[in-house]
Amino acid sequence: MRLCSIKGKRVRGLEGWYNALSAGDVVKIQPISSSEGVIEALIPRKNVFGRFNEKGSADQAFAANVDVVVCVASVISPPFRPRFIDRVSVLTEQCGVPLIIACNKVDLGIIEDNEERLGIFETLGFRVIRCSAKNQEGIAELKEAIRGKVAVFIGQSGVGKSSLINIILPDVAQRTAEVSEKYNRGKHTTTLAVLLDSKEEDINLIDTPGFRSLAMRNIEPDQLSSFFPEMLPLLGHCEFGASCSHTHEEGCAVMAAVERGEIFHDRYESYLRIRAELESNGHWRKKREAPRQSRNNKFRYEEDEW
Ligand SMILES: Nc1nc2c(ncn2[C@@H]2O[C@H](COP(=O)(O)OP(=O)(O)OP(=O)(O)O)[C@@H](O)[C@H]2O)c(=O)[nH]1
Ligand SMILES: [Mg+2]
Ligand SMILES: [Zn+2]
Repeated sequence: MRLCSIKGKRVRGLEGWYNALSAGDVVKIQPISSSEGVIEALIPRKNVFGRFNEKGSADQAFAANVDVVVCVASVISPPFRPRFIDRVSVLTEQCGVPLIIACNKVDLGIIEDNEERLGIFETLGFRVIRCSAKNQEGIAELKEAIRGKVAVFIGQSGVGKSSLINIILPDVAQRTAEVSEKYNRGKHTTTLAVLLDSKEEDINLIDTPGFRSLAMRNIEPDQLSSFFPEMLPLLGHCEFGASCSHTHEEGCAVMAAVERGEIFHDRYESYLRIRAELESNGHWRKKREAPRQSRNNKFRYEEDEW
Protein backbone atom coordinates (compact mmCIF):
# COMPACT_ATOMS: atom_id res chain seq x y z
CA MET A 1 0.00 0.00 0.00
CA ARG A 2 1.27 3.45 -0.92
CA LEU A 3 -0.01 6.84 0.17
CA CYS A 4 -0.27 8.95 -2.95
CA SER A 5 -0.91 12.59 -3.61
CA ILE A 6 -2.32 14.30 -6.67
CA LYS A 7 -0.09 16.36 -8.87
CA GLY A 8 -1.62 19.83 -9.17
CA LYS A 9 -5.28 20.46 -8.43
CA ARG A 10 -6.97 17.79 -10.52
CA VAL A 11 -6.11 14.57 -12.17
CA ARG A 12 -6.19 15.21 -15.91
CA GLY A 13 -9.53 14.16 -17.34
CA LEU A 14 -11.46 14.91 -14.16
CA GLU A 15 -11.79 18.66 -14.57
CA GLY A 16 -15.35 19.72 -13.88
CA TRP A 17 -16.13 16.88 -11.48
CA TYR A 18 -17.05 17.67 -7.91
CA ASN A 19 -14.50 15.20 -6.58
CA ALA A 20 -10.97 14.84 -7.85
CA LEU A 21 -10.98 11.06 -7.74
CA SER A 22 -13.44 8.46 -6.62
CA ALA A 23 -13.29 5.13 -4.83
CA GLY A 24 -12.74 2.43 -7.43
CA ASP A 25 -10.63 4.60 -9.72
CA VAL A 26 -7.58 3.00 -11.24
CA VAL A 27 -4.61 5.32 -11.60
CA LYS A 28 -1.06 5.35 -12.82
CA ILE A 29 1.41 6.31 -10.13
CA GLN A 30 4.99 7.40 -9.94
CA PRO A 31 6.57 5.88 -6.84
CA ILE A 32 8.50 8.27 -4.58
CA SER A 33 9.46 5.80 -1.88
CA SER A 34 8.32 2.38 -0.74
CA SER A 35 5.35 3.97 0.98
CA GLU A 36 4.61 7.06 -1.12
CA GLY A 37 3.81 8.04 -4.67
CA VAL A 38 2.30 10.66 -6.96
CA ILE A 39 -0.79 10.02 -9.06
CA GLU A 40 0.08 10.75 -12.65
CA ALA A 41 -2.93 9.75 -14.67
CA LEU A 42 -6.35 8.21 -14.46
CA ILE A 43 -6.91 4.98 -16.36
CA PRO A 44 -10.16 5.63 -18.29
CA ARG A 45 -13.18 4.64 -16.24
CA LYS A 46 -15.30 1.71 -17.37
CA ASN A 47 -18.25 3.45 -15.79
CA VAL A 48 -19.05 5.81 -13.00
CA PHE A 49 -21.94 5.80 -10.61
CA GLY A 50 -22.82 9.10 -9.00
CA ARG A 51 -25.21 11.92 -8.72
CA PHE A 52 -25.44 15.63 -9.31
CA ASN A 53 -24.13 17.51 -6.29
CA GLU A 54 -26.41 20.48 -5.80
CA LYS A 55 -24.20 22.42 -3.41
CA GLY A 56 -21.15 22.09 -5.61
CA SER A 57 -23.21 22.36 -8.81
CA ALA A 58 -21.25 19.57 -10.45
CA ASP A 59 -21.33 15.83 -11.07
CA GLN A 60 -20.08 13.80 -8.15
CA ALA A 61 -18.82 10.26 -8.54
CA PHE A 62 -19.75 7.85 -5.74
CA ALA A 63 -17.71 5.05 -7.23
CA ALA A 64 -15.99 4.18 -10.48
CA ASN A 65 -15.47 0.91 -12.35
CA VAL A 66 -18.26 -0.86 -10.54
CA ASP A 67 -19.88 -4.15 -11.56
CA VAL A 68 -22.95 -3.87 -9.37
CA VAL A 69 -24.72 -1.27 -7.24
CA VAL A 70 -26.15 -2.55 -3.96
CA CYS A 71 -28.85 -0.19 -2.75
CA VAL A 72 -29.32 -0.88 0.95
CA ALA A 73 -32.73 -0.07 2.39
CA SER A 74 -34.09 -0.80 5.83
CA VAL A 75 -37.55 -2.11 6.59
CA ILE A 76 -37.92 0.28 9.48
CA SER A 77 -35.79 2.82 11.35
CA PRO A 78 -35.05 4.67 9.12
CA PRO A 79 -38.34 3.98 7.30
CA PHE A 80 -38.49 2.05 4.02
CA ARG A 81 -38.37 4.56 1.16
CA PRO A 82 -39.26 2.87 -2.12
CA ARG A 83 -39.23 6.15 -4.07
CA PHE A 84 -35.62 6.58 -3.14
CA ILE A 85 -34.93 3.12 -4.60
CA ASP A 86 -36.83 4.16 -7.74
CA ARG A 87 -34.40 7.04 -8.15
CA VAL A 88 -31.43 4.78 -7.65
CA SER A 89 -32.87 2.36 -10.22
CA VAL A 90 -33.14 5.15 -12.79
CA LEU A 91 -29.47 6.02 -12.24
CA THR A 92 -28.32 2.41 -12.50
CA GLU A 93 -30.37 1.90 -15.67
CA GLN A 94 -28.82 5.08 -17.04
CA CYS A 95 -25.25 3.95 -16.38
CA GLY A 96 -26.01 0.35 -17.33
CA VAL A 97 -24.96 -1.27 -14.06
CA PRO A 98 -27.07 -4.02 -12.43
CA LEU A 99 -28.87 -3.13 -9.23
CA ILE A 100 -29.31 -5.31 -6.17
CA ILE A 101 -31.75 -4.10 -3.53
CA ALA A 102 -30.58 -5.27 -0.10
CA CYS A 103 -33.52 -4.89 2.21
CA ASN A 104 -31.85 -4.89 5.61
CA LYS A 105 -33.10 -5.18 9.21
CA VAL A 106 -35.65 -7.90 8.33
CA ASP A 107 -35.15 -9.12 11.92
CA LEU A 108 -37.53 -6.25 12.74
CA GLY A 109 -40.22 -7.66 10.42
CA ILE A 110 -41.53 -6.50 7.02
CA ILE A 111 -45.03 -5.08 6.68
CA GLU A 112 -47.20 -6.28 3.81
CA ASP A 113 -47.09 -3.00 1.82
CA ASN A 114 -43.32 -3.08 1.76
CA GLU A 115 -43.31 -6.74 0.77
CA GLU A 116 -45.61 -5.84 -2.14
CA ARG A 117 -43.28 -3.05 -3.25
CA LEU A 118 -40.25 -5.35 -3.04
CA GLY A 119 -42.17 -7.87 -5.15
CA ILE A 120 -42.70 -5.14 -7.79
CA PHE A 121 -38.96 -4.51 -7.95
CA GLU A 122 -38.43 -8.25 -8.42
CA THR A 123 -40.93 -8.49 -11.28
CA LEU A 124 -39.06 -5.61 -12.95
CA GLY A 125 -35.91 -7.71 -12.94
CA PHE A 126 -34.09 -6.16 -10.00
CA ARG A 127 -32.61 -8.63 -7.55
CA VAL A 128 -33.97 -8.21 -4.04
CA ILE A 129 -32.13 -9.73 -1.09
CA ARG A 130 -33.86 -9.63 2.26
CA CYS A 131 -31.18 -9.56 4.91
CA SER A 132 -30.19 -8.68 8.43
CA ALA A 133 -26.79 -7.67 9.70
CA LYS A 134 -28.14 -8.49 13.14
CA ASN A 135 -29.20 -12.12 12.74
CA GLN A 136 -27.21 -12.75 9.54
CA GLU A 137 -30.23 -13.74 7.48
CA GLY A 138 -29.55 -13.38 3.74
CA ILE A 139 -25.86 -12.58 4.24
CA ALA A 140 -24.64 -15.71 2.45
CA GLU A 141 -26.90 -14.83 -0.50
CA LEU A 142 -25.62 -11.26 -0.58
CA LYS A 143 -22.03 -12.45 -0.42
CA GLU A 144 -22.56 -14.84 -3.32
CA ALA A 145 -24.24 -12.12 -5.37
CA ILE A 146 -21.21 -9.83 -5.14
CA ARG A 147 -18.39 -12.35 -5.19
CA GLY A 148 -15.84 -11.63 -7.90
CA LYS A 149 -17.27 -8.18 -8.52
CA VAL A 150 -16.72 -4.60 -7.45
CA ALA A 151 -19.88 -3.67 -5.57
CA VAL A 152 -20.74 -0.21 -4.28
CA PHE A 153 -23.07 -0.04 -1.28
CA ILE A 154 -25.26 3.05 -1.29
CA GLY A 155 -28.36 4.15 0.56
CA GLN A 156 -29.67 6.50 3.18
CA SER A 157 -27.80 7.05 6.40
CA GLY A 158 -28.56 4.47 9.10
CA VAL A 159 -29.87 1.68 6.84
CA GLY A 160 -26.92 -0.51 7.80
CA LYS A 161 -24.44 -0.35 4.91
CA SER A 162 -21.39 -0.43 7.17
CA SER A 163 -22.98 -3.06 9.44
CA LEU A 164 -23.53 -5.37 6.45
CA ILE A 165 -20.01 -4.75 5.23
CA ASN A 166 -18.64 -5.60 8.68
CA ILE A 167 -20.35 -8.99 8.49
CA ILE A 168 -19.20 -9.63 4.93
CA LEU A 169 -15.61 -8.53 5.57
CA PRO A 170 -15.06 -8.84 9.33
CA ASP A 171 -11.34 -8.06 9.06
CA VAL A 172 -11.85 -4.49 7.87
CA ALA A 173 -14.35 -3.22 10.43
CA GLN A 174 -16.21 0.00 9.64
CA ARG A 175 -17.65 2.37 12.17
CA THR A 176 -21.43 2.17 12.75
CA ALA A 177 -23.83 4.14 14.94
CA GLU A 178 -27.34 4.04 16.33
CA VAL A 179 -30.14 5.70 14.37
CA SER A 180 -31.26 8.88 16.11
CA GLU A 181 -34.38 8.23 18.14
CA LYS A 182 -35.65 11.73 17.73
CA TYR A 183 -35.46 12.00 13.93
CA ASN A 184 -35.54 8.29 13.06
CA ARG A 185 -32.67 8.70 10.68
CA GLY A 186 -29.00 7.87 10.55
CA LYS A 187 -26.19 10.01 11.84
CA HIS A 188 -23.92 10.02 8.80
CA THR A 189 -21.39 7.82 10.46
CA THR A 190 -19.41 6.97 7.35
CA THR A 191 -17.86 10.12 5.91
CA LEU A 192 -15.53 8.74 3.30
CA ALA A 193 -16.15 6.40 0.39
CA VAL A 194 -13.65 3.56 0.69
CA LEU A 195 -12.90 0.46 -1.32
CA LEU A 196 -12.41 -2.60 0.85
CA ASP A 197 -11.19 -5.87 -0.49
CA SER A 198 -10.56 -9.37 0.59
CA LYS A 199 -8.36 -11.47 -1.62
CA GLU A 200 -9.35 -14.72 0.12
CA GLU A 201 -13.02 -14.00 -0.37
CA ASP A 202 -12.65 -12.39 -3.83
CA ILE A 203 -14.90 -9.55 -2.72
CA ASN A 204 -14.31 -5.87 -3.45
CA LEU A 205 -16.78 -3.46 -2.03
CA ILE A 206 -17.12 0.24 -1.59
CA ASP A 207 -18.76 1.62 1.53
CA THR A 208 -20.17 5.12 1.04
CA PRO A 209 -21.63 7.80 3.29
CA GLY A 210 -25.41 7.78 3.42
CA PHE A 211 -27.24 10.52 1.62
CA ARG A 212 -30.57 12.09 2.11
CA SER A 213 -31.40 13.37 -1.32
CA LEU A 214 -30.71 12.13 -4.79
CA ALA A 215 -31.02 15.04 -7.17
CA MET A 216 -31.68 14.13 -10.78
CA ARG A 217 -30.32 16.53 -13.36
CA ASN A 218 -28.50 14.85 -16.19
CA ILE A 219 -31.35 13.09 -17.94
CA GLU A 220 -33.39 14.58 -20.74
CA PRO A 221 -37.04 14.44 -19.65
CA ASP A 222 -37.97 12.62 -22.84
CA GLN A 223 -35.42 9.93 -22.10
CA LEU A 224 -36.60 9.24 -18.58
CA SER A 225 -39.23 6.64 -19.54
CA SER A 226 -36.53 4.49 -21.15
CA PHE A 227 -34.99 4.04 -17.68
CA PHE A 228 -38.23 2.54 -16.34
CA PRO A 229 -38.13 -1.11 -17.49
CA GLU A 230 -41.92 -1.40 -17.23
CA MET A 231 -42.40 1.48 -19.69
CA LEU A 232 -39.81 0.40 -22.20
CA PRO A 233 -42.00 -2.03 -24.22
CA LEU A 234 -44.73 0.59 -24.51
CA LEU A 235 -42.61 3.40 -25.87
CA GLY A 236 -43.66 4.35 -29.36
CA HIS A 237 -47.16 2.97 -28.81
CA CYS A 238 -48.68 6.25 -27.58
CA GLU A 239 -50.92 8.22 -29.92
CA PHE A 240 -48.40 11.07 -29.98
CA GLY A 241 -45.55 8.64 -30.54
CA ALA A 242 -42.10 9.62 -29.32
CA SER A 243 -43.27 13.12 -28.37
CA CYS A 244 -45.63 11.79 -25.67
CA SER A 245 -44.51 12.84 -22.18
CA HIS A 246 -46.76 10.18 -20.58
CA THR A 247 -48.06 12.77 -18.14
CA HIS A 248 -51.44 13.89 -19.57
CA GLU A 249 -51.80 13.00 -23.25
CA GLU A 250 -54.84 11.33 -24.80
CA GLY A 251 -54.09 7.85 -26.04
CA CYS A 252 -50.99 7.43 -23.89
CA ALA A 253 -50.03 3.74 -23.72
CA VAL A 254 -48.14 4.23 -20.45
CA MET A 255 -51.06 5.89 -18.67
CA ALA A 256 -53.41 3.19 -19.98
CA ALA A 257 -51.10 0.55 -18.52
CA VAL A 258 -51.12 2.36 -15.17
CA GLU A 259 -54.93 2.38 -15.26
CA ARG A 260 -55.06 -1.32 -16.04
CA GLY A 261 -52.74 -1.92 -13.09
CA GLU A 262 -49.95 -3.28 -15.32
CA ILE A 263 -47.65 -0.49 -14.27
CA PHE A 264 -47.54 -0.05 -10.51
CA HIS A 265 -49.05 3.34 -9.63
CA ASP A 266 -46.35 4.22 -7.13
CA ARG A 267 -43.60 3.69 -9.70
CA TYR A 268 -45.55 5.90 -12.12
CA GLU A 269 -45.77 8.52 -9.36
CA SER A 270 -41.97 8.40 -9.10
CA TYR A 271 -41.77 8.88 -12.87
CA LEU A 272 -43.97 11.97 -12.63
CA ARG A 273 -41.96 13.47 -9.78
CA ILE A 274 -38.58 12.86 -11.37
CA ARG A 275 -39.86 14.19 -14.68
CA ALA A 276 -41.14 17.38 -13.05
CA GLU A 277 -37.77 17.81 -11.33
CA LEU A 278 -35.90 17.34 -14.60
CA GLU A 279 -38.16 19.79 -16.39
CA SER A 280 -37.66 22.52 -13.83
CA ASN A 281 -34.02 21.98 -12.83
CA GLY A 282 -32.53 19.70 -15.43
CA HIS A 283 -29.23 20.44 -17.07
CA TRP A 284 -30.26 18.78 -20.26
CA ARG A 285 -30.88 22.03 -22.06
CA LYS A 286 -28.66 24.58 -20.36
CA LYS A 287 -24.98 24.49 -21.01
CA ARG A 288 -23.48 23.38 -17.75
CA GLU A 289 -22.21 26.21 -15.59
CA ALA A 290 -18.58 26.11 -14.60
CA PRO A 291 -18.57 23.85 -11.56
CA ARG A 292 -17.30 25.05 -8.24
CA GLN A 293 -14.36 23.08 -6.95
CA SER A 294 -14.82 21.31 -3.68
CA ARG A 295 -12.98 23.11 -0.94
CA ASN A 296 -10.47 20.53 0.10
CA ASN A 297 -10.11 18.81 -3.24
CA LYS A 298 -10.29 15.39 -1.61
CA PHE A 299 -12.84 12.69 -1.94
CA ARG A 300 -14.26 13.42 1.46
CA TYR A 301 -17.94 14.25 1.79
CA GLU A 302 -19.30 16.51 4.40
CA GLU A 303 -22.08 15.35 6.61
CA ASP A 304 -25.45 15.56 4.96
CA GLU A 305 -23.95 16.51 1.65
CA TRP A 306 -25.17 13.59 -0.40
N1 LIG B 1 -32.13 -4.38 14.03
C1 LIG B 1 -31.13 -4.20 13.16
N2 LIG B 1 -30.33 -3.13 13.27
C2 LIG B 1 -29.34 -2.98 12.37
C3 LIG B 1 -29.13 -3.92 11.31
N3 LIG B 1 -28.10 -3.47 10.55
C4 LIG B 1 -27.68 -2.33 11.13
N4 LIG B 1 -28.40 -2.03 12.21
C5 LIG B 1 -28.22 -0.88 13.10
O1 LIG B 1 -28.50 0.30 12.35
C6 LIG B 1 -27.66 1.36 12.81
C7 LIG B 1 -26.99 2.05 11.63
O2 LIG B 1 -26.09 1.16 11.01
P1 LIG B 1 -24.84 1.64 10.12
O3 LIG B 1 -24.21 0.39 9.62
O4 LIG B 1 -24.01 2.61 10.86
O5 LIG B 1 -25.60 2.39 8.93
P2 LIG B 1 -24.97 3.08 7.59
O6 LIG B 1 -25.93 2.77 6.50
O7 LIG B 1 -23.57 2.64 7.41
O8 LIG B 1 -25.05 4.62 7.98
P3 LIG B 1 -24.12 5.86 7.45
O9 LIG B 1 -22.69 5.47 7.56
O10 LIG B 1 -24.50 6.98 8.34
O11 LIG B 1 -24.54 6.10 6.03
C8 LIG B 1 -26.69 0.75 13.80
O12 LIG B 1 -27.16 1.02 15.11
C9 LIG B 1 -26.77 -0.73 13.53
O13 LIG B 1 -26.50 -1.50 14.67
C10 LIG B 1 -30.02 -5.04 11.23
O14 LIG B 1 -29.93 -5.91 10.36
N5 LIG B 1 -30.99 -5.13 12.18
MG1 LIG C 1 -21.80 3.72 7.27
ZN1 LIG D 1 -47.41 8.20 -23.48
